[in-house]
Amino acid sequence: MTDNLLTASPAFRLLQAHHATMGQARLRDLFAAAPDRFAQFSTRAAGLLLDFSKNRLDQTTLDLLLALARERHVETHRNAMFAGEKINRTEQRAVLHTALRAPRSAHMQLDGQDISADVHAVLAQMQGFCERVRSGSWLGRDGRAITDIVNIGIGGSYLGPKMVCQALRTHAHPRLTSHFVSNVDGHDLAAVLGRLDPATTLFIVASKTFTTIETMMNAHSARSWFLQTGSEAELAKHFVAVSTNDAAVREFGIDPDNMFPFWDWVGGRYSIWSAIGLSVAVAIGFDGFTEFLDGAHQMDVHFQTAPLEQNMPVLLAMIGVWYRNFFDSSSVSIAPYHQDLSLFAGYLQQLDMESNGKSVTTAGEAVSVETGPVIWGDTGTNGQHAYFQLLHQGTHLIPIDFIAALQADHSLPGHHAVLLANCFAQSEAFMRGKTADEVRADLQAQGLAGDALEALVPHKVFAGNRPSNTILMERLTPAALGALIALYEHKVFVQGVIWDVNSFDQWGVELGKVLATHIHRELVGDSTPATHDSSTNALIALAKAARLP
Ligand code: G6Q
Repeated sequence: MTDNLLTASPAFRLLQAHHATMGQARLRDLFAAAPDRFAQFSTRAAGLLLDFSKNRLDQTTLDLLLALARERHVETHRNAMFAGEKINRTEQRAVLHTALRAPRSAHMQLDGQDISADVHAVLAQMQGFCERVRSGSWLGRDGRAITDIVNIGIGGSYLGPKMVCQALRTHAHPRLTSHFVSNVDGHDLAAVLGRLDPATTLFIVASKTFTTIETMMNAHSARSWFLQTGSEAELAKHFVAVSTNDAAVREFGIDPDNMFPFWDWVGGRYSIWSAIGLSVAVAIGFDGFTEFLDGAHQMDVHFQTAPLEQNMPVLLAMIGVWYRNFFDSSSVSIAPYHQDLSLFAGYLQQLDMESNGKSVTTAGEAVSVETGPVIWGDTGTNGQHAYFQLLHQGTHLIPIDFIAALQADHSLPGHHAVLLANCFAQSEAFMRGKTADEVRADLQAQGLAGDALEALVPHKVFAGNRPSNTILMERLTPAALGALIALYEHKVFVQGVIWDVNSFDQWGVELGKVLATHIHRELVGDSTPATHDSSTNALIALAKAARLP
């Protein structure tokens, strides 16, 4: 199916016609008219509740959106992904990150082979490693236990491990501190190394390809730093690798016994479930990592089996399509009211924008509708004191996903009730807004009257009708986090199917991997070739004059 058929599809056209009326409807009226709106427009799965009642939709909207999903054969595409078909056609690869979190008995297939055995063999290897590091029986070069783990990786080999370690920090081993180095900017590695004792530090070099310049440069610099005080023979106690590139790992000098493999059917931004999650497993323990995988698996089962009407990833995706393609809303703000999810918006940014930031269809034709939105956000309540002003009274329509846990993992009295009160108050305020009459009544109660009152009114009016989802969990456990990430993975998948883009390639990232090569040669070489535009030539000349080491 090509994208051109999307705008021509019956459900898409019906949605356009429906938008002409529904686009004018006011959420506060919809709530007033249907006291059971929450019950009608909320669903539960894998320990999560999705309240989507504060969206600009009614039952007709939902029926049409799900009709569109059926017309685009979402269920067939979903089944093809889980069956190991090579749906990433530009790289001729299957997309089987779901196999990484399936039980051994699932017997997930690729090219007629059961891959579950390989997956569980690596999990067993990870378990052995975790137990040795956590128990203190994995010893550094002078016989002391490891105290610091440094994950060296970038993109998908960094954002997931760092976000999940941060999210589950209350579960972390008390002796072990996790560090993450990604940027080729030496300030990143230097700042981390400056705090470490090489004799009690373990580096995890995490790179699917083991060729990524940033990771390789950081890994070589870390190796040199270690060798300032240690010997080559001691490297095996301090460096392990996670990669699909066996040969490159050996060449780097890492003991093959200390290499944790994964496979080309795991995309970088979908790799947290693979051995790329090793730093997570070490931090929270292998049992916690297993719970994390299982939470995601519960969401996989739900996605595969729930009717579309209750299918949480499908609903989240189709609501997103509604705003993107019919309201022309170009971004989605993520607002976790949980400080431990402070890196979650950044993680979703890669997941969503690298997957669906595409402008050609799977057939290579230009898309005829807008595709993936800009994803951004920060934790509540912090965002309220920064950019929420624009969300409330700016000119953009930006749907928001509120995410919160009912229970806290700290014992400070009072905080959690204030946090949740803010979360719920914001979504209510975005939905209701505040009319001029309501503002007047407030101002009169404060003793204002006449021109002074009227001059203030337009500034204090909130248009409202600003949509949001609320995702609630009981508490931020490994299982709940696993389910939450899988929810968004499948949301992105469904939207990719609707827009008919390949959500699993990333040619824009590949471009970045080669772009700097030429200029780097010019920067560190003798010549100053004037082969670029005048701006680039001048910038290169200035950097050469700075005599880079
Ligand atoms: C993710 C991307 C990208 C990738 C990094 C790191 O889907 O492909 O972010 O993860 O470029 O790649 P390596 O793991 O190969 O070093």
